[in-house]
Amino acid sequence: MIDKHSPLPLYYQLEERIKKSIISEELQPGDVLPSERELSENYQISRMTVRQAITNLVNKGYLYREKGKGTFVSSQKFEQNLQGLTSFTEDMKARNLVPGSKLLHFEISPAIEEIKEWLSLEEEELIYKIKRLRLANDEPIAVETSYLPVKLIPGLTPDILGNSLYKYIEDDLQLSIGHAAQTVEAAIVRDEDIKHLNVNKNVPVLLIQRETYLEDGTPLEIVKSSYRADRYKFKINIERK
Ligand code: 16G
Repeated sequence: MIDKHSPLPLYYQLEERIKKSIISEELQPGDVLPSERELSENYQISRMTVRQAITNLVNKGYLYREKGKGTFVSSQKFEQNLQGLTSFTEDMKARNLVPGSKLLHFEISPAIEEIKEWLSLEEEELIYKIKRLRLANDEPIAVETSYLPVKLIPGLTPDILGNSLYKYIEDDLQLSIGHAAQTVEAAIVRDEDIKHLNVNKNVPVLLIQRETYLEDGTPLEIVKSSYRADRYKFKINIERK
């Protein structure tokens, strides 16, 4: 299986072999790779050669390492179309993934100046500050911090936030969500999000900010989210006019 007489380097042959197993789905996302020792014994090659092959596959995104646990096969990135004002729940369901939500923080308080201005709040008006970990098939995808005026959604409770916020706003409150402005930028994961997102320190994240309005123009929410950059990508369809 690994040909020591081939002009192709041994690490490259092993790399291609592992890659083939991933593409043919013999190795599935989340599967643990045999240890360096096992691979080196199975293929009769040095551990240094094995390490080189694995490092290359990690760098190419086929594998990822978890400290103290081993090396695993990566999932494909979730792709989100940037057309359409959809909720996290809708995005996941559209992909046949099970959406999940873990409430990390729920607070009713006066807003800081920036949020107050953006949500066009009156002096002393209260907002919800909500932090949720969003999951797809139980895998952490994003940490989302939302600010919403209490007067628009007076009865919001932590229980409701276990499910879709947009569904509650539209179906239960009969409010019409109209449009949003969204920005995407690169950033380094914040220390406080590392354990929630289950990533290493200093990895990149996609920072997304969405400012959403009701159909009548009333500001509904401002949401700042950190998406795992190794799991998420955005797609935009563009047309030449
Ligand atoms: C998405 C939105 C967020 C919205 C949430 C509602 C982005 C960047 N953000 O995550 O603004 O609050 O969906 O989700 O897409 P839910 O209805 O599933 O609770």
